[in-house]
Amino acid sequence: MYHSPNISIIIPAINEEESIGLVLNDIPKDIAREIIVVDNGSHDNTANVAENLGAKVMLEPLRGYGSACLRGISVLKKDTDIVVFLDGDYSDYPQDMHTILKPILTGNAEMVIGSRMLGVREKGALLPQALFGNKLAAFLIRLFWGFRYTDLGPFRAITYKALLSLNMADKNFGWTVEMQIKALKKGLRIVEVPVRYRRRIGKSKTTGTFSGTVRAGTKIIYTIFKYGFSR
Ligand SMILES: Nc1nc2c(ncn2[C@@H]2O[C@H](COP(=O)(O)OP(=O)(O)OP(=O)(O)O)[C@@H](O)[C@H]2O)c(=O)[nH]1
Ligand SMILES: [Mg+2]
Repeated sequence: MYHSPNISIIIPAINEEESIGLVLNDIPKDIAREIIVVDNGSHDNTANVAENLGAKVMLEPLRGYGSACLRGISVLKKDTDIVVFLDGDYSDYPQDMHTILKPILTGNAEMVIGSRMLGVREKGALLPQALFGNKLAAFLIRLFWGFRYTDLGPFRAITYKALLSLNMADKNFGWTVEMQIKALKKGLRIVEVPVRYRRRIGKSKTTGTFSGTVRAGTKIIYTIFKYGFSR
């Protein structure tokens, strides 16, 4: 990258009207060329709030974290250099974007995962079931591919070129782990950096609900075995 890099941020959001504004306001100014909020069929004011704060809002009617991310990717311009993924619930600290981008900007990585295990977590921000799930997933990935991830954190950055080469496909909870496994299989240079994490604002959609935890956990483990046994 000989010019200053074109950075796009993709934020999947569903019913996050209380938090999306805080997320957008805390994104370091001028860091990104565009911020894409993918509204996954919210019944609240998420889309309006995001639009008023200058984000590009896309609507993705098919529910699911992966579908929302895929929709965001589909509208990226061809000259995009780096893509950052960030949640809309204000659990992540958008200010940590500098930490997330640094290894790519300095030419030391193609993909950077923000690890909440390495960073400072507010008590109760990651629920016991999420901590357990992350540990189990990391253990299985290490068994299959020998790489030590510490987290499946949603706050991450990847070069556009690497992202396209992964052919991402998962439409819901397998998204984060799919990206991490495919990055290993492709031999991308991967770096984890510590990120802070706090309790979400608004109503929990996934790990704070029983059905969400079961669905997310099952899909993540299934995804690891699927790629693990299809080498
Ligand atoms: N769960 C879920 N989240 C979605 C979907 N589409 C977009 N999102 C957004 O994806 C982000 C991550 O989802 P979260 O519900 O925060 O998942 P989590 O952090 O595992 O669990 P909680 O914060 O406890 O709900 C949030 O910004 C959601 O608004 C979807 O279909 N399902
Ligand atoms: Mg969350």
